Amino acid sequence: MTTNKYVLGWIDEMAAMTQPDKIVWIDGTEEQAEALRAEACSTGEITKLNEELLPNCYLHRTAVNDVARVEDRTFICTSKKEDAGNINNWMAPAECYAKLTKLYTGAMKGRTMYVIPYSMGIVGSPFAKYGIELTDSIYVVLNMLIMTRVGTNVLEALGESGDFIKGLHAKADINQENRYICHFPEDNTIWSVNSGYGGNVLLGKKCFALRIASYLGRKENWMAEHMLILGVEYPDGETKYICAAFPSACGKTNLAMLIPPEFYKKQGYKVWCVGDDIAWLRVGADGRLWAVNPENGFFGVAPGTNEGSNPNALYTTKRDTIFTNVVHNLDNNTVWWEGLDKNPPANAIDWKGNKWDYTKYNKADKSTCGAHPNSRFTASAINCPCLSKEFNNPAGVPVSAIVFGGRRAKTAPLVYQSTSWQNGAFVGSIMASETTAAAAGAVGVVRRDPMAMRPFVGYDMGDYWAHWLKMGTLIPNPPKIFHVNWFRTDDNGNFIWPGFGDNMRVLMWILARCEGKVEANITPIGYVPNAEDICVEGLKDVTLDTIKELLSVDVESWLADIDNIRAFYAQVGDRVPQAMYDELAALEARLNAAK
Ligand code: OXD
Ligand code: MN
Repeated sequence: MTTNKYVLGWIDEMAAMTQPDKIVWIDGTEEQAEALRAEACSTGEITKLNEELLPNCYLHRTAVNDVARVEDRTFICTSKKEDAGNINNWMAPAECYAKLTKLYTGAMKGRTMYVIPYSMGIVGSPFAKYGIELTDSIYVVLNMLIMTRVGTNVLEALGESGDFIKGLHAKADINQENRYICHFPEDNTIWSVNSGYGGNVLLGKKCFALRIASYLGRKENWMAEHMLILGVEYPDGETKYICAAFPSACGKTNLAMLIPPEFYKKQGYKVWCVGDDIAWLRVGADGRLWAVNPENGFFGVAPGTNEGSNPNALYTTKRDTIFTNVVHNLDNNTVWWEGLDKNPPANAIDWKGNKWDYTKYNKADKSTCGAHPNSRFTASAINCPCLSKEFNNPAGVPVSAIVFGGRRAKTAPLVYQSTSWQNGAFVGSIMASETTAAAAGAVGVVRRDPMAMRPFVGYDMGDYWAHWLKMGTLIPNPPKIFHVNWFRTDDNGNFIWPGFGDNMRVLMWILARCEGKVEANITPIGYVPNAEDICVEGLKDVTLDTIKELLSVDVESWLADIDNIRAFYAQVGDRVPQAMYDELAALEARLNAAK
């Protein structure tokens, strides 16, 4: 399929190590994909679901010990430890290559090695980056066909160049003691072994499009971020774009596919999804920041996805979807998960492959769930009813606002605006989420997750913040930066803000600020809306007073957070830019003055 000597030489080397029985090149054709699906069905790797109800949909179960990303087994292997930083796990490249070579040697004996040429971004576009993943898993091939742009045209676009990301994945024996997800940013290489779970093995996603790409972005003056991209279309047809970063499991996919409340819908507002997880951002010739979603599909969390929370996502999964670790409804050969509806199937198999008795289901005990809490759907972007018409635009979309979000019971107000790009980068650096009563362990434990990138920066976190600050100097007309918190609770622990589609009310304020169309109050943390400027029309149980409460800035709880931030900065280490410390000191001084 190619004469590229870098590609061929590398594949020879990997094949000599892993020793597959045969090598199959993935060409991106439907015929080949169909033959692979049939083969995977015949071995039980996937199960075909009801063709009438869920056309071209399949079910897969991972090993019980292999259901999520493994941060403690994820390594950044730079030649100098300091370059990986304190927040990442580090291994010396030579040591890591040697260790993993032992695990890979002969690992594909009796198996087929699939060669997947793929592009993150539209093939041939200035944003696009190419990768080749070698894997012994048909499940990985089928997922990559949905999540990325795969095929011979990638090899054509690559030509004779050696500029591609070399990804090697072997299932080996799925032994968690020997599971490693290793990144060699200096070598454009990713090695993953002993896992079959998406985030660890679909190497285009977190491994390439965030960890390796963040490293490349720093070298090449662009940014790879853990952000959704959405467009708000106004009744006059103009569309404004927002990128938003939230820690995993804070509702990014729901926000990206938001359905406007009736009040806005009636006036002709629409919301379009460009991406739900990753944004690559570049400075455009017009001096604005432009975003593309480098992915081609959604790898979304199934539980909780339903007609109310995210009808667009649900619709997207009705065809051409791979479901992983959900409940198999044997009566009609479909799937189910907790939070889909109130009718759990009586005749069903759970995510572990055992007969599932829904009457024993107890919300508080995760072990009784039929679907794994991190069960997933892999669905094609083109099947999403609210997909933006700019999704395939090689130039991307211009970004008006960047939004950071966390899960805070008390500290952060519903929304506030930073006072500058530098202050906004600081707001991103102190992002955090608190554990809730629903999760095991202490309530209110704060996990700092800067820019929602804690597990995804491919180099030192302090350097990453410095890169953010530098980018601010390279964007003549930068987006405004905001912070939102949908998760504020009352004294009984109930969420005050309705969330979901009503989050649009907050986005509208954000966009009005970007246009300079609304005033705001300056507070010690930044600009906070006048309560009257958050539209509550058509909202039940939310009054102006509720909004006032949601917007209040609790100086004491902010001051209490300062020590935690300082401790986190100390953990990040000596590459934290001085500007971040200056911002922190200034925040503390403003809070003290407001006491
Ligand atoms: C994801 C994650 O799967 O952030 O997107 O964990
Ligand atoms: Mn994510």
